Amino acid sequence: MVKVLKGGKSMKLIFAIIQEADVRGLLSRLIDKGYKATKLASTGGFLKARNTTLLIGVEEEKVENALRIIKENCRKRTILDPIPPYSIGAHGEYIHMDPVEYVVGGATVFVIDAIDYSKEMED
Ligand code: 2BA
Repeated sequence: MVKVLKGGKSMKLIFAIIQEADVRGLLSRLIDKGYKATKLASTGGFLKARNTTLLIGVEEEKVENALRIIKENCRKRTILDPIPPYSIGAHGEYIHMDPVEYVVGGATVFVIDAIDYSKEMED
């Protein structure tokens, strides 16, 4: 397998899907500790609620510390499914449905090998 090296070190790309309430704290902690990150607006496929995906490109040996920082800054929360709490029956009548609670978070994290890493610019 080809490993892309930055200064002789292999690079990983961390995808961290996190709740919007955790973004500020986590990003400032990561940046304070010298990590670089990109914040993408995303939407969960199941609840269709907004969340945030962070891309963090990092040398392999710094992955563990990044994961620790993510863990320390992302909370578990219980949220209600945002669909309206009723449904329409076969005869047009409203059927009350109890809202469903889901436990969301901390962070869903993928770590992949970066097969290329460069910064392109004109001299
Ligand atoms: P959502 O897909 O909107 O999922 C929100 C929460 O709903 C999940 O929290 C989980 O508690 C629940 N959930 C998701 N799919 C479910 C299902 N098929 N049946 C029952 N409950 C379900 P988390 O697991 O903390 O996930 C938070 C967000 O992270 C997800 O938002 C999604 O955007 C992302 N995510 C989680 N697992 C992923 C995966 N394997 N691949 C890609 N994205 C993922």
